[in-house]
Amino acid sequence: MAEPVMTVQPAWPELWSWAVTGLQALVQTVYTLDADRMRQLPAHQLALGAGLTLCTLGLAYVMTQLLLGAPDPSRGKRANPGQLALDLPLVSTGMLAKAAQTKDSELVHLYVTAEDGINGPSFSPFCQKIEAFLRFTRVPYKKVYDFDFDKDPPLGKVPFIAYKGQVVPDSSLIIDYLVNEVKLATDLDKRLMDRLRSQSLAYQVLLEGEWAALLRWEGWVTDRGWSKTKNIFAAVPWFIRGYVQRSVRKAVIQVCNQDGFDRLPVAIIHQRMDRVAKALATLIDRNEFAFSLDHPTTLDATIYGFLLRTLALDSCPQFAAVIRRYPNLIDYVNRLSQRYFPDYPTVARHD
Ligand SMILES: N[C@@H](CCC(=O)N[C@@H](CS)C(=O)NCC(=O)O)C(=O)O
Repeated sequence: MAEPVMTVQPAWPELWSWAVTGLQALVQTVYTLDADRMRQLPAHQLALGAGLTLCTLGLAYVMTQLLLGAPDPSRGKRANPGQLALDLPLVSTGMLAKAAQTKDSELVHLYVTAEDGINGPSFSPFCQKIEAFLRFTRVPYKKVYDFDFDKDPPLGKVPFIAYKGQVVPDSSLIIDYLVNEVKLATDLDKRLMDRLRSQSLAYQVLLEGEWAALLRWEGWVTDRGWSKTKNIFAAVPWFIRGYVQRSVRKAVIQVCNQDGFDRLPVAIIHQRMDRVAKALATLIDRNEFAFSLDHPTTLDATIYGFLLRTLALDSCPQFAAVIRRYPNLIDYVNRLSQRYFPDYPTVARHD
């Protein structure tokens, strides 16, 4: 009579211990580049170890994607900004879905980054600029903070807007779109002669180039600035927050270095702060707005956005102290805040 075949059913703890032993052998082989330990193990233990390794790697990958968001290969390459509003397929799918939700809404949805909470000034002077423009022109809008920074901004930056299913990035393009394309906002600059238009452009470039670079340097490179700036990552889960903070800071410092800040004496950088603040103070003088009109212009939206960002948030204390040497700039911000942003706390004070 044939012997009954004995089948051994391994218990779960045993399977688990084989898998762990196999995984250890694989790790050891990779680490020491010596396959001795691997050769000593039976094939089934190695197979289980390989399976466990794959599962672990797969799980780590899924977790990373969930926590950090999948990298978007088209980021920054979606461009031809002039067509974005008309050519929606250029915009990412996630954004399309959100824009579609706003299709029937008369409200401009303004996508911005927040500092602390919904009603405070934005961490981004460009976001603050566009919000000021919307208030100056009394265009109804709704701020949106809940979006995926890695996927949704068509040009990888804030601000951007969605209006009736169309998505438009870049503060200046947004203004152009609202004034000339959909004619939702009045043209604040229509009474400006050519000479003043050129001046307006020159000051905007000064703010969006030089001023923005100085803010970036103080907020991200200096230790004092960074001790405050890093708080913008408060919503990132704690176990990866340190990593995200370090890698974003490193990338921003690289941008500053490309601008040559790492080779400049700090005293010269502070002088540059004074130089731009003085140029603005000279322009504003004792006027209510940048130009002698009875209403603000686009340049006022930019000046207000940058001044408020610098003064109201505490990540650039040196730059804020420099501005406070010019009381007319402080009066200007307070005046515009009282008139257009009564819901903001009074932020600007004289020394
Ligand atoms: N030219 C753009 C500039 C916007 C911009 O630089 N936004 C910054 C925030 S202040 C940003 O989103 N940076 C993120 C990045 O560059 O990855 C505009 O006027 O809107």
